[in-house]
Amino acid sequence: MSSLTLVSFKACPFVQRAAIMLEEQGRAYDISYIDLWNKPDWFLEISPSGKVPVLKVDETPIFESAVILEYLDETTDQHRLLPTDPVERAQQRMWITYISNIMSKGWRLQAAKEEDDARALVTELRGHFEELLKAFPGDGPFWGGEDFTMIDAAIAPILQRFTWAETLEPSLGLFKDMPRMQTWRDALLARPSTKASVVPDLEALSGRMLHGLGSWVARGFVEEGSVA
Ligand SMILES: N[C@@H](CCC(=O)N[C@@H](CS)C(=O)NCC(=O)O)C(=O)O
Repeated sequence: MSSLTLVSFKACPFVQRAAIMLEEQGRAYDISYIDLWNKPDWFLEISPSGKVPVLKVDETPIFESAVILEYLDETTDQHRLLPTDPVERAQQRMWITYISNIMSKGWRLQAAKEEDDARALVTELRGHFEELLKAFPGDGPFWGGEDFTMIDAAIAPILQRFTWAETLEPSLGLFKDMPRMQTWRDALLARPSTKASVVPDLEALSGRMLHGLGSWVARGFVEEGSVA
């Protein structure tokens, strides 16, 4: 059996996708955290884009989160998440790509320094949620009904960050009047693999990081236990 090491940055939602998949599969893996503001040479040698995640399979690096998800699915001795039908496989892949674009826009929302920019991104993101809901099969709570799919693993991290963003700025209204999105989000956040895929203090760590970057959403971030 190959050894797996997930090269990670604690707050990265793309890394978290891979961690969720590993947790779902109950596979043993190591995590190696790097500082994205001071990338070590060994990391730049295995990550041409300079981005995490990288999954080291023994000494072979695999980068791009969607590719890592598929690699993990193809090498599991358990239930595979991607369907066998080529059209259904393509559909899952295309929505995972769509969600990756939501994640990039979601980062811009979290990091936006101006309220107008943040609110405009909320409007765009809600439009993307509507597209997802049009394609959402069945009654949920997961994309596969009671079955957790690769799409669920792919979207959980950004829905978690949107939830934290709304805790910081409740007026954002990302999920307002979208009960299906709320049910999906709640089921994903309650999933043991989602909980196990992050360090326990990640919400505070993310809030601190965003606040430090001058984020409008996190402008009121206060450390728990500190006096405002
Ligand atoms: N398309 C990539 C995106 C990964 C990504 O954007 N990672 C961010 C952190 S969340 C990163 O490593 N940024 C460092 C940089 O761009 O220098 C994937 O899906 O793996």
